[in-house]
Amino acid sequence: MVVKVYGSDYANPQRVIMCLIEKEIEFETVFVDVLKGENKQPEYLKLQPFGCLPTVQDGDYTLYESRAICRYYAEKYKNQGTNLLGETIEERGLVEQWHEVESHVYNPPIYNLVMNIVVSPLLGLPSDPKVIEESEDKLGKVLDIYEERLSKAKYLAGDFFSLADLSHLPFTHYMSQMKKEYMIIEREHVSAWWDDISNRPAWQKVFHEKYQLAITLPNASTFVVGERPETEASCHDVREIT
Ligand SMILES: N[C@@H](CCC(=O)N[C@@H](CS)C(=O)NCC(=O)O)C(=O)O
Repeated sequence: MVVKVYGSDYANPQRVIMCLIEKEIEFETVFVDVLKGENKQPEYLKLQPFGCLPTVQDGDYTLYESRAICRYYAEKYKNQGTNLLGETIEERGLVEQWHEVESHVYNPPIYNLVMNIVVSPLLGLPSDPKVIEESEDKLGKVLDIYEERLSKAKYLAGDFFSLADLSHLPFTHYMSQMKKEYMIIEREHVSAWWDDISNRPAWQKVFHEKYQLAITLPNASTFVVGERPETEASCHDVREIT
């Protein structure tokens, strides 16, 4: 059964796609146009009542929330593709711990930065300099803790790549576009970790396969043109980023 991923063009769905590639699971993608409000239409709300992306459909099983989906597939296909959960229960505990840290500690400030620096200007909405400043400060403090952790282990949960590392990819990917990559580069161990995980073949695939909508944004160097029909640039931009 081929897994269907709704909303593959956005950051949270990219987390799921990365996971499916690492786990060598066959999937197809369904484009959901947020700008046209397709994610709030009754048809989509039947799958995801909160109107958010991604959702996956696996036969008659439906699941949403990107991290829950990743956990599900990492467990379901434990012995296929990359082991993303560790070998022992202690390793699993650390994977869960850092996966939670990503979701509740790391993601909020980086999400605010992406929204205010990248998304709002594209939508013609005002950015909030105070939120940017506070979020950068918070993220810096979080990264100091990561630096300490990564000076002791190659990856967050230990010396193995896991769901905890994987979950950081979609939003951290925007650091260079936001001109905040110095926050990574100036921390030796965070920098080595980021080079390692962002160069994984699976993450490269996320950005180079046909299902990936990607465009060249102003001042962005890391985007590749995909095969979505050309419409308004601003639509593309938002689909790419949010
Ligand atoms: N915690 C959710 C967040 C989902 C989310 O916010 N998705 C964005 C796309 S990346 C979305 O659906 N935006 C449209 C909206 O909220 O209307 C997850 O990880 O799946």
